[in-house]
Amino acid sequence: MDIVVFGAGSLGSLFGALLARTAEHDVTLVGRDPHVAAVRKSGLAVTGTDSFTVHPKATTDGTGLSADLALVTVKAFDTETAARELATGEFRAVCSLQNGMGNEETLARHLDCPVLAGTTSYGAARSAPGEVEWNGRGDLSIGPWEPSDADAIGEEVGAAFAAADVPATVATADGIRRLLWRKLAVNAAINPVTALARVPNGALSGDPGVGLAEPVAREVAATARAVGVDLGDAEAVEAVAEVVRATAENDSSMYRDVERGRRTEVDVINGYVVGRADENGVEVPTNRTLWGLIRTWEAERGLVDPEPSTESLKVPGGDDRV
Ligand code: KPL
Repeated sequence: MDIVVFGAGSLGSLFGALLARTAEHDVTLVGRDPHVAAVRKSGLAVTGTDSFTVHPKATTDGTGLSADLALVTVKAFDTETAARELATGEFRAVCSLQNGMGNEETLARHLDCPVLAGTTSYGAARSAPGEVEWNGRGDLSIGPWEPSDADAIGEEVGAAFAAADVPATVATADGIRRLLWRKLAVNAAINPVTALARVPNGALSGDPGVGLAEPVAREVAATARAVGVDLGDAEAVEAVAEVVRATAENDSSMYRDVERGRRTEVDVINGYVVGRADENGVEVPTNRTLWGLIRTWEAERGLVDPEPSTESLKVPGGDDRV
């Protein structure tokens, strides 16, 4: 399969490398220099869970590309730009493999092809240009964003991952919606707590970290139920514990963002939970506090507008699918 991986950060580089490992796929990474230049020169080296080097194509220009699949792995606040660039090319399907909520709506607004949603708990970190650390095998699920996006390409994409030794569950539109909320619970609980405490994910396996992460997950589950998604408290808490175990050595993406002084995805994770909870009369004090803490840091650094309204966190177009 011809695959464009749009966003050669940690996760995009890892999935690009895993997919490029099989001769069945022709992979092009879209990213920034100096990473892209290093991949073009010496290949992409993976270390950690497994060690290998692959030689995918790599470019800094995301316009005018064509492929069977565009796998979108940019930060959520870059999805709009990515969607506009992808719209200048041609794809049979686009699949978001991103943190947070709202990415699929943005892709669907700009692109004519079926939109797939994906969730994964694979752990990865970019160590140096041309390198990525693989910090734990997780799981991967994909599914059509809207029932109207259901298409044979969904099964083909699942098979393409499987051919690269990355087993993927292909879910229905309702199934993937549930899994996105489950993943939201994982990110809402792990990312801001590890970023604020400056600890790897594994620190949340015992007290006092677990006592901070669990209420976050329960609040996300309550909000999910309020919008019609059947996610139990126990399942959300267990999902967090599972990912903490599987990625114990990993520094979360939000922790890495804070370390590097970069904007985080807190608005589309805890901020999104707060927005939906407020609309539905659900109390989410822990998510609100974590969102406020990370946002205060972002605003102080001039990375975001200090006073977002939760209005801005609603799904564009009033779509209530998530
Ligand atoms: O998605 C992640 C992230 O860091 O953003 C997890 C699964 C928590 C792995 O660190």
